[in-house]
Amino acid sequence: MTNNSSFEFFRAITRCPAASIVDGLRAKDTGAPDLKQMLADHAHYVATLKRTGAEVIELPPLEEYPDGVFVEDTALCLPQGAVLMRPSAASRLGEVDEMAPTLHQVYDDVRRIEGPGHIEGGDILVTGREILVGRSARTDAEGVSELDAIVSEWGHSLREVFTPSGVLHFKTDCSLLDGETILATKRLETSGCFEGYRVLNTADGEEAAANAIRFNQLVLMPAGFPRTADMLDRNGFAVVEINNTECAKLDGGMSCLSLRF
Ligand code: CIR
Repeated sequence: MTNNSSFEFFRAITRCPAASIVDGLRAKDTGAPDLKQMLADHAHYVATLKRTGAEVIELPPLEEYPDGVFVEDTALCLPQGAVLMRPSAASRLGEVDEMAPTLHQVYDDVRRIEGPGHIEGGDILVTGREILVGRSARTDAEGVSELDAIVSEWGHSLREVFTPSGVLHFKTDCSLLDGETILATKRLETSGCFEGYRVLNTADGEEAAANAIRFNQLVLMPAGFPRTADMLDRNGFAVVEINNTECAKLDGGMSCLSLRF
């Protein structure tokens, strides 16, 4: 039994990139992101979400939080309520309080991960049947178990899985395409965490295409991965390619840029 609330959405929340984006966190320095290009890419991303008929709540830039554009890490939005996360990255912890008032405006039930554990939204994949949470350098066992207690109360089943080492977040390597179809890198699929799902693999050498989002009738994916884009097209998905060169310098991608509900 699956439901479609994992890819059919009425709303999204985004945040405009700030000039301080040049100081954003990155695993490997490949140069500073170009703000002008990132603003153009972000505008294309927001316009694409809106094209599906959804309302997009666009929040203003936060100069004091260089990674603030990556709103996904601050919360988990479910039909029953929202859960404010507790990022591991010290420079990102304050982003949660910046998101809280907006979530209180749109949800009656807003919970919060109080700690001592940590969990970031990029490690959470909500499918049509369960919530998969990847332990990673950013998400620990305590964080997962605190989230489990909240979502179980709302009737969800949560399964803990593991993000491959060296990969920032679980969803860096996978995305939901429909209630039971997942786009994943081969390295993540071979870990066995998607047993029972239909899995489509990114093309070899195109692993960075794995962070896509299914948003209503569209699949937003980073531009520059033609074999993966063709494969999705052949499988009947309506793909929109969005330039991601600047976010990629900060290990960010399609999912990181919005909260969807
Ligand atoms: C970070 O390291 O936290 C940011 N530079 C990138 C966050 C990407 N977020 C995501 O995958 N959900």
